[in-house]
Amino acid sequence: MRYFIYLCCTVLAFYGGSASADSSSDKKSNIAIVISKDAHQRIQFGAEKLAEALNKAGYKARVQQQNKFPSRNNTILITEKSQAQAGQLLKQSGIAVANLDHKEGFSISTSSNNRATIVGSDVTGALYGCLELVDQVNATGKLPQNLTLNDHPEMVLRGTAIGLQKPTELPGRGMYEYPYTPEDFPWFYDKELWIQYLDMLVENRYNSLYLWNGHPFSSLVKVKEYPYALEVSEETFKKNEEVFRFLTAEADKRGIWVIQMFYNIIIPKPFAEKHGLATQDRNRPIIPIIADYTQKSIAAFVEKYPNVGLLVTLGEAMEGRGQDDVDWFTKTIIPGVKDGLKALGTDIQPPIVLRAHDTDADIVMKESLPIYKNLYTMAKFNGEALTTYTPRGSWAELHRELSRIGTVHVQNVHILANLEPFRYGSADFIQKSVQAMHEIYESNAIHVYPQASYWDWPYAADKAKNRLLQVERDAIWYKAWARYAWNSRRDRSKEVTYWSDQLAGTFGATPQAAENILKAYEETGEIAPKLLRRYGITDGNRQTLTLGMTMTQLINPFRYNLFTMLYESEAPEGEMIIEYAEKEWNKQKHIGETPVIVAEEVLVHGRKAIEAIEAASAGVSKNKDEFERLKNDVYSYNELAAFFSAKVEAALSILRYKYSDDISDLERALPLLEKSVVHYRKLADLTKDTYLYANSLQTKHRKIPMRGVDATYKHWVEVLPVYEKELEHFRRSIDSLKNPSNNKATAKVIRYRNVPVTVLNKRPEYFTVEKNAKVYSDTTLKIEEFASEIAGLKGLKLSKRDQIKNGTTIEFTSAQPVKVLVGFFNEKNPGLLTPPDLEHDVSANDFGQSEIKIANALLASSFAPVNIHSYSFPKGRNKLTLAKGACVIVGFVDANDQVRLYDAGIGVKGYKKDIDWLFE
Ligand code: GTR
Repeated sequence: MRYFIYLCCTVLAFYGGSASADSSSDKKSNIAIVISKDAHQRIQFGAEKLAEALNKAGYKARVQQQNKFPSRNNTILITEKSQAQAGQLLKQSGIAVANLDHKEGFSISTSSNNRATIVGSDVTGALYGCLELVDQVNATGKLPQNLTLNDHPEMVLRGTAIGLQKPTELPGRGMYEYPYTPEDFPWFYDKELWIQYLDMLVENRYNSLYLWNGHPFSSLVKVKEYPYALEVSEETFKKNEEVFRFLTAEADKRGIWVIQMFYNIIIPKPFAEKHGLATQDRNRPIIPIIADYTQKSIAAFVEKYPNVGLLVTLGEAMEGRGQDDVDWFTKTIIPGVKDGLKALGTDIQPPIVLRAHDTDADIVMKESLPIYKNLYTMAKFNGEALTTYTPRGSWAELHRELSRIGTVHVQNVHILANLEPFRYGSADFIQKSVQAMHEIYESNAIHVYPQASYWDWPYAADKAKNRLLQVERDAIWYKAWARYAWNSRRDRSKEVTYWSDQLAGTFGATPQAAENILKAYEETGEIAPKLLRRYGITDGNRQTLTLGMTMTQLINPFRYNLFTMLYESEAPEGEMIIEYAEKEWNKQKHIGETPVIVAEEVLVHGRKAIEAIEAASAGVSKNKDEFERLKNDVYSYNELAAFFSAKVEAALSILRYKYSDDISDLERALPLLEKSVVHYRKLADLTKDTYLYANSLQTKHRKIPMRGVDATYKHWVEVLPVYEKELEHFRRSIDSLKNPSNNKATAKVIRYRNVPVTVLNKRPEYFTVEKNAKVYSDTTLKIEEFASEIAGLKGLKLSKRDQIKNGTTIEFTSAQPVKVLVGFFNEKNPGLLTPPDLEHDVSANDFGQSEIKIANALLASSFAPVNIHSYSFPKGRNKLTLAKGACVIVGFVDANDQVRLYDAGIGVKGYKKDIDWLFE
C-alpha cells in the first residue's frame, strides 16, 4: 500500500510538474508517454526508446502505464488498432483508420504543446511509430509539432543472417557441422553483443533474424528416444537453452522473428557413430532411422521454442533435385513441426521458409501447401555475390515463378563473395537492387547476409588493435538494405542528402565532405560488381574476386568450371573475354557491356572515388581512424580495378595470338601484364598491415584464384608471388617462341600412369584408352580420339543403363594412394552424371574432385566430349559413390601424378590451340 501511494505521488508530481511548466513546444518540458496497463511488450519497448530519446534531447519524459488516455499538453499517447483506447484516440487525433490497413504500419499525429498520438496497425506498427518519432527527435533535437505521418513497410519480411559457422572445418567434422559451444562461438553467449545487434536490427526496422547452421537441433534440444544424439555437454546445453530463450525473448520485444536455418540431411556426430552412418552423404537415400530422428528433433524444437521459425535447405547434403526433396519436406520436416504444435496444444503455425537452393522449390511448394499454410520461399538475389540490379534470364524466371505461387518470396542477398573484405556502402546500387527485387523478381521480402566475413562473425577482417565488429564497421550496409526494404521508391536526390547527413554524423564531416564520402562509396560500389560479372568464373564463394585472377582463368574460364549463369542471368547483356576476342578476330559487331568497356569504366570509378575521398579528408573531424580505414579501402579498390583492367587488356591481346599466331600479339601483352603486377603489388602493400585476410571461407572449397585449403592463399601478400611467377613464365614463353630451336616452346606431355588396384565389384570388365575401345559394357560407344596424357590407361567398363538407374559404386583396394579418373560428358542432359559443382554442393571437393584435370580429353562416338576430374583415395580399401547418371571411369592412376591442367580441345568445333602453357 505504501508503495502504491508512493507511486501515485510520483506520477502526480511528475504530471503536476509538467502542467505547471511552460507548455510552449520549444521549451524542454516534462512529457508523459502513456501506454495502457496491458500494453504489449513491443509497445513498452517503443515507449521506453522514445522516453530515452526525449530525455537525451533535454526533455523530462517518462512512460506511464494507465488505462485512461488523457488528451492534454505534454502527453504522448501510444496504442495499436485493436486496443480498447484506439477508437477514442483515432477520433481525438483525426487519424483515419484506413491508414492502418497495412501490417506493421502506423499513424502519428502531433500538435503544438508536445501533444502526440501514435497508433499502430498492430503492436509492431506501434513500436515503429515510436521509433519514427525517436529518429525525428534525434535528428532535430525536439519533438516535432503539427506532424501528420502515415507509414508502413513495403517489404513484409526484412531480415539479416548470422552464421554459426567458422572459416575452417572443425577437426573430424564435415562442412556446416558446428555444434553450439562456448569454445567455438564465444560471441553466442555474449548477451550485451546480442542486445547491441538486436537494437541495430530494430532501429533499421528489420523484423527477422536468421541463424545459419548445419544441424542446430542437437545443440538445442534433447530427444527422448535418442538421448545420445545430444552433441554438447550438459553444462553447455543449459547455457544454450538459456541464451536461445534470452535471444528469442529479446527479439520478440523488438518485433523480430528468430528463424533457425538448417541443412539437410545432416545428423549429429554421436548419432551417426552409434548407427555406423556418415554425418552427411549426398548420395544416400532417405533412411527411416534418420527420418525418425529428424522428425522428432524438429518436434522437440518447435515445442520448446514456439516463437522460432525454420529456414530449410533441402540440398547440399541430399542428392540433387527430385522426389527425395519432396518426401523429406512433406513426410519428415512438416510432420515434425506439426507434432511439436500438437504437443504444445496450439495451431499457430511458425513460418517455414523453403530455400530454392539445390531444390526444385516450386514442386516442393506445390506438394506442401495443402498440408502447411505458413510457407515462404527464398532464393539468392545474385548468387553468392553482388553483381547487378538488372538481373535477367533463367534465374529471374525462377524468382518470378516462386513469387507467383502467391506466398511470400524472400530475396536472399547471400554471401557477398566479391565484396569481401572491403567496405561497401553504395546506397545507389542497393536501392536499385531492391527495386529490381520488386520489379524484376516480383518479390516482397529480403534476407541480408553480412557484407563480409560471414564465416568469421562477429568480426571484420581488418587488422586492428582490437578486432572490429561487423555490426559497427558495416553499419551502412545494414542501414541501406533496410531503408530500401522499407521503401524502395525514395527520391534519389533526397537520398543523397539523407546519406550525406548520416555520414556527416558518423565522421563529424562538413556537408561537402560527407557528400564526397558517399560519392567514394558509390564509385567503389560499382567496381566489384562489374569486375565479377564481366570477368569472373562464378558467382559463388569458390572465387574471391578481390584476390584477382590468374591469366588462364581469364583466357580459359571453361577449364575452371565456368558458372555460366553469372553471365546469362546475373549481368546485363554483354560479352565474356573469350567471346569478345573471337568477335574481334572475326570482325563481328560487339553487343552490350563488353570486357573493354568494363576495363575502362572501373578505372574511372577508381579515380573518381580517390578524388572524392581525398577531397573529404580535410572535412572529417570524428572517427578519424575509421575514416583512414575507409580511405585505404578506396585506394585498394582503385588498385584492384587497375590490376584487372591491365590484365584483361593483356588477355585480349593474348587471345588474339590464338587466332593470329603472331608473336607480336604476345609482345604487346607483356607490358600490360607487367602493369597489372605493379598494381597488384600496390594492393598487397595497402592490405599488408590493414587486413588479416580477404576471404572468410578458408577451406578447400575456395578455388579461384588459388585453392584455399588449410587457410592458404587468403591474403594478397601470399598471392602476389603467383602473379609474379606467371609474368616470369610468360616472359620466358615469349623468348622460347622467338627462338624456334628451343624445344620448350610447346607444352610437354606428361602421361598419367596406371596403378594396380583390385576392383571388388562383381565381375569387373575393363577397357584400354585407345582408338575404338568400348567404354561401356552395354552400348557400342567407342573412343574416337583422346588426349595423349590418358593414352593406355585401364578404364572400368560399366553398364551405362545401370549407372543411369542406380548411380555408380566402385569398391576397390590398392597398395598405394590412388586417384580415380572420372570422365563427365560435357553436356547437360538428364541421363548424364552432373559434374561436381561447388555452387550447389559444398561436399563437391571432398575427394579433390571439383576441378577439371583435363577438359575435353576424350571423344566417344557422337557423344559430347568428356572432361576428366579425379577423386583421391588413400591406400587400402575404398569406395567411390557417384550419383545417378552416365560417366566414364577412365582409370586408376598414381596419386602423385602431377599432370598439367589444361583443355585438350578434343571434339570441340573450331577449337584453337591450347595457350595455357604460356603461363604455367
Ligand atoms: C554453396 C556455398 C556455401 C553455402 C551454400 C548455400 O554453394 O559454397 O558456402 O553458401 O552454397 O547456399 O547454402
